[in-house]
Amino acid sequence: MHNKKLSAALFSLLLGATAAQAQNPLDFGSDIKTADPSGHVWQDGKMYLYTSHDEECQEDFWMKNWHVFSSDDLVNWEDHGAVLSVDDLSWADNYAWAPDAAYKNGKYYLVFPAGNGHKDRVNPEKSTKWMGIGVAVSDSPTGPFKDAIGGPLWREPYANDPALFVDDDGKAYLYFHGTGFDYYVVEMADDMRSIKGDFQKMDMGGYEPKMEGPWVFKRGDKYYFTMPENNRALSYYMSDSPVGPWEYQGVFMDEENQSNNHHSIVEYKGQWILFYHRWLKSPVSSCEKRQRYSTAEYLHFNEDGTIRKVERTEQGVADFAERVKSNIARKD
Ligand code: FUB
Repeated sequence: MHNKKLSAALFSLLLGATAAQAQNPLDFGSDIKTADPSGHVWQDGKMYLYTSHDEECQEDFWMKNWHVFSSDDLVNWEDHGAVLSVDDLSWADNYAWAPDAAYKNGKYYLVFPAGNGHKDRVNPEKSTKWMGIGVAVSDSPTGPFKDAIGGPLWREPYANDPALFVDDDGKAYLYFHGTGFDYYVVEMADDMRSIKGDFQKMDMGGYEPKMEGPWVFKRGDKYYFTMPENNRALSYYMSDSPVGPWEYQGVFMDEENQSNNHHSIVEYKGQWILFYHRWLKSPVSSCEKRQRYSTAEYLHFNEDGTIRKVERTEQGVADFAERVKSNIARKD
């Protein structure tokens, strides 16, 4: 524990900041490269962050495992390690991309994209890359997770970036990015091991840009469908139902450096938090290029429920504990 804390402190110093000054990227106690952070608060009152994991200086999103981190103040994080790897799957050997998680029926579920083959960027017709969505289950939020099906939920359409939303009535909905199937939703069966019924195309009010990484949450009686529009800027829709019809509301975080973004939004101890990733230069890496790190900001709402524009900051949620303690009135 002492060593872990020491390495976290050293890493903060290398980043040129103390926890009091800056909390972005999130301090996981090492220079681990994480992306696609999916935040959830479970029964024990802690925040859990399920992430994908970039290999050092990765080139083409060949990714092998998923990590879980937990915290109760969003500043001090515990890395629970790789909770599932493509080595544990019989049906995929690569592309451990953006995961999500849910709690239902007393179990924790990790939904994850994985696949095989190669993408040929020069001769796309020679590409063999395929991706599908799997489900893994555990008795603990920190795993280890076990493949619950032994295969993907479906093979066609090609799909990745799953997001699970469990509504107040216990129904679980799966949103995803799928070739020819963006803006579709499907209900999960009660045992969370298969889908129930057909994919349903949602009414997005006529605006359907290219997207990946959808996220759905509920605030009051409004549902929010958020996503990286064109894989870059975070934008959102609102609805009275988890399956639409949706009304487009605009961008709440601009794109940065023409790079992909992927996010989640969750309320914790009275504050709304946006987790996302940034492409930053590592102070200790062997390569010069930007790599992905998980980051966080506060998210604020207007009176009418619309989301205020969010800027990327170095401070992030460094003052989270003080905010909660002094019960700073939210501006939403
Ligand atoms: O991390 C791999 C892929 O990059 C994710 O699945 C996408 O959303 C993008 O973040």
